[in-house]
Amino acid sequence: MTQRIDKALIAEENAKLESYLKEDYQALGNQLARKNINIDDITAKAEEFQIAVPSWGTGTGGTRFARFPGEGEPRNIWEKLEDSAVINDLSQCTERVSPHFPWDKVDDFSELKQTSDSVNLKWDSINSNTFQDQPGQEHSYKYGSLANTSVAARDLAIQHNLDCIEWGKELGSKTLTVWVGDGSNHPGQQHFQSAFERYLESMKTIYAGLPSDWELHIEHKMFEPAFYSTIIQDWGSNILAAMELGPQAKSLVDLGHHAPNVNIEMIVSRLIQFKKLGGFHFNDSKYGDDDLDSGSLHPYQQFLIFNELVDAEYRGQEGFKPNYMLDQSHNVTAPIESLMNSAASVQRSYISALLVNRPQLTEYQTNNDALMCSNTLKNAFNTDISPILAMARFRKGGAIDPIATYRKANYRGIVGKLRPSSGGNGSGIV
Ligand code: LRH
Ligand code: MN
Repeated sequence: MTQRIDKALIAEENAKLESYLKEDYQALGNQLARKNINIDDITAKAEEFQIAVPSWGTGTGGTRFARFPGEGEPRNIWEKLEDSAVINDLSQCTERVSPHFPWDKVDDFSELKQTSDSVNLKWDSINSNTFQDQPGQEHSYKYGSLANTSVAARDLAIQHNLDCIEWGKELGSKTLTVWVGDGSNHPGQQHFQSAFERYLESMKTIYAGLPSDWELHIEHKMFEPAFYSTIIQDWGSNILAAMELGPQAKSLVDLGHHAPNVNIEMIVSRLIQFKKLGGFHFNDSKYGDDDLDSGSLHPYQQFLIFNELVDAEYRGQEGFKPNYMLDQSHNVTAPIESLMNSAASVQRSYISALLVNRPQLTEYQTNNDALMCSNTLKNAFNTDISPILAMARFRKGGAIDPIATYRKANYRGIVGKLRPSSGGNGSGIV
């Protein structure tokens, strides 16, 4: 029987906070009304907002040095679904889960679909994995997968991606995300053009296997596991590949896959302009692909990214429907708490960006009034919209304070007794 957070407990905890919420909501409503903004219109947008959770993020993450699993770790996709249902019960904006194969592979996908339906969860983008060899794998990915010089290794990687599409079809997914670690560690180790040509050839075969209503999302990454060159190292190689493959191929932006201080919001603007923005893996980082909680270090950058996204929505940009997903590794926090916090952080960036006075901004931009351009954005960013996010959760039956309600429910304590520890702390992100 799937463990859930009792609706009565959510109502009980909400009852303690409801009057304060309504007071704060009213005050913010008055403030926004002075700017001709109807708070309920914005709250309705917050209620529509959805961001997918990564199945692999529901367990404690680690690094190459170590992983310190917590109590009641989810040991398989069934328990990851259980934890994902709790996140959505409380946050009411994470109804989709993104699986990773073969980590989440099962024998009976229709049973998995029935289980997800039973906890009101849907399936987001399917992530293939050709960055690890499976036990007994005949052709190793040590020297790459889709760009490997070995035809046999490439064919194996291509077939895995085609299998992922078949499994995704059974789950009702509409997207395949392809991130490969292919690259080199030494100058001269790889011929850049031939490697890219091999990659494109392999991706063309995968692209040909896509159902007509699916998208193929290509994820770029500057380095790791390769430390000299990576086949899709940046948005340049990414958009070139997406353009070469065809209209169903789009670029995915994982925030942590860029060098520090790269202007990611401008990359987003370019991808939007050329109708090649497929979606995001939201997280935050200070140095490398740290996979830290979204908005935990650079909330203004995350807001500026949504400023570009809302601008595109506002301008009615053709073919604009990016997919939002978290991709984080929770090494020292409770994964469920971090995922709820991060979903709310990304939702906050979206709602704040909706408060930007765009006609005013356009006027200041036209007049090169740089200071007022910046202030127009900062005014929106600095408006505390917490009552809107809480009211959206409350109106959808979620928790006004998800973390407090989750802790009150002692969910981890309960499942900790039902899920014997998976032992083995080992290392690695999962
Ligand atoms: C690569 C990545 C990719 C996933 C993996 C778990 O760093 O961001 O999106 O496949 O993390
Ligand atoms: Mn990612």
